[in-house]
Amino acid sequence: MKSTEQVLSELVKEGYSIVDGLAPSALITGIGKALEASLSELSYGQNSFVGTKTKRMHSLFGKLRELDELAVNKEILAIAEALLGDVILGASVATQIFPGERKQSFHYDDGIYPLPKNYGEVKLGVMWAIDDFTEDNGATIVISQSHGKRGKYNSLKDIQERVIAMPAGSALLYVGSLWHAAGENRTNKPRLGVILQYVDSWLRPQDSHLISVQIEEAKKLGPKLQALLGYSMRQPFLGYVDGINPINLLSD
Ligand SMILES: O=C(O)CCC(=O)C(=O)O
Repeated sequence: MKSTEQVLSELVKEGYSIVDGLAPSALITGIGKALEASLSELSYGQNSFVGTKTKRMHSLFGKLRELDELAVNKEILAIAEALLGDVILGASVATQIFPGERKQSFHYDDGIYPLPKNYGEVKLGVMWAIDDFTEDNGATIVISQSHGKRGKYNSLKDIQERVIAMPAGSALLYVGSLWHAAGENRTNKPRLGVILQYVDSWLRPQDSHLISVQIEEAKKLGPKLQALLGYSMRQPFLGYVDGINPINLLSD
């Protein structure tokens, strides 16, 4: 397994890093079964960006408990905190790409924030492979060294696309300004992945977790996940409720 230092140095240099075999296969199998059952109730997306042959499920921590262990994975959190400092969860999305789906357009995830173009990194994306990701089944594609180049795709130079083939249970880590896209699925089976994004804890998270995981449900979770969902404060004053840390609302 790569060390935290090695992953960090790849994130800084390339904008991404792959960590193979990070989650046990029994955990990934359980997640796959739970997600597939829920995704089977959903329809494909309505436009080419989200994918007209792709199913997406958001707000995962309000719907399933199987992913909790991934969110608090110690190696990932150590990397996220070393890169960004104090973090909370930005978003959680399952993407299931079906046969015939075309490649998504390249984008970077921190484009949702009005950051100056050359601002530092504020987000770490983690794409967990729930199925094996292959050259042909829609594996995520990254553009190496395209981080820190926010703006228009046409202004990128020396584009080096890399298809992230990796076995189930592995994770692709990528910084928020890295250009990337979901790949085309040329096989006859769907490809399932889960994106967990961690953001600097002073930013508004993409998912309103305090609504998607309300107090009674949050009380059942471990303290680290509670904090990552926003039942926490960034010192000295960010995120309080009536002047106190919201974690206090979760103990009886
Ligand atoms: O599913 C993937 O491989 C990546 C999807 C993605 O980057 C997105 O929808 O923002």
